Amino acid sequence: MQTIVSRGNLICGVNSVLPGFGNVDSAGEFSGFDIDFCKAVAAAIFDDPNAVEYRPLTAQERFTAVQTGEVDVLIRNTTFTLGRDGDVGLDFAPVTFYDGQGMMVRADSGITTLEDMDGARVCVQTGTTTELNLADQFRARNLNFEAVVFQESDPALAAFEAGQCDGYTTDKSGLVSSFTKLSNPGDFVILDVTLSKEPLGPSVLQGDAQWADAVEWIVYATIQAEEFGITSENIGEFEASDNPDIRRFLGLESELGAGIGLPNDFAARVIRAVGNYEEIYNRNLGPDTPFNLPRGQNALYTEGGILYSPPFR
Ligand SMILES: N[C@@H](CCC(=O)N[C@@H](CS)C(=O)NCC(=O)O)C(=O)O
Repeated sequence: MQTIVSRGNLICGVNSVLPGFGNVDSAGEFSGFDIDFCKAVAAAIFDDPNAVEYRPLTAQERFTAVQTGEVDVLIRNTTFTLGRDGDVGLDFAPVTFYDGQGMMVRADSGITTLEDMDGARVCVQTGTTTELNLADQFRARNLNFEAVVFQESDPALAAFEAGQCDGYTTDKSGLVSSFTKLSNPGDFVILDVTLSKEPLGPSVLQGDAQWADAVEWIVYATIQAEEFGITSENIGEFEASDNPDIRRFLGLESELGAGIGLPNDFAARVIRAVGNYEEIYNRNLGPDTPFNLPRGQNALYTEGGILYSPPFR
């Protein structure tokens, strides 16, 4: 935290080729669901969502960048797994997006299940959880396949589009995002099958518990704000509230922030800058975007999903 504060900005490891999650446009502007969580962290620390330096990282580069301290936090559609928590040496903040691996095929291929893919060629990106899940799922079903492996996802998708593979597999969020890159998206479908659990969330280098706590509670602040119904638009009304839970959450009483090295009003800063979880979700993935992704598991626990914040007290 001291390093970040004295540097004057947050270095956030991100994706730059995944529209909806982490993307950079021709003007160099970064946007997406993950990018908004980088902004949330910067807002909590600096009260400025733009105090971020984005470091685009491929799937392969991302963990080294955390291990060497090149980035302060990695927010790049990264799955929380035991191996990454353990061997790789990361600490994960709460899941921001519950996902699962999917499979895209040509609409006219006649493939509707994985069983229809015996002997198929599948385009897949290396350095991801995707490769192992593909092998596990085909092995469990006694199916043969040939993995056609790529270092980056755009070439994998392009090879699939060009007919070099029968299927393209990655996180379903990644598949949905890749529809924006296909010349004829209508020619392709995502199978109604989920190959794995892919809980995606921010991570930091293991060994700095307070920094990990800070990132963790910044994510929870977005979820808790949605639970309270506090948005970037109505936060002013809540600041006049007598409700002690709300007053603590917004840092109007008690000293909760200090315990995790953050300003006491960090949650209020986050909400003013990027909004609550629902606002972040809808801005990047909701009905007014090309993705129109239903909330599904990413709804609050009170609305049929599994998002839940521990109490701010
Ligand atoms: N969630 C998986 C997959 C993450 C991943 O890197 N996905 C690909 C496809 S959606 C990606 O972002 N590729 C972008 C690139 O080429 O760097 C993981 O953590 O391993």
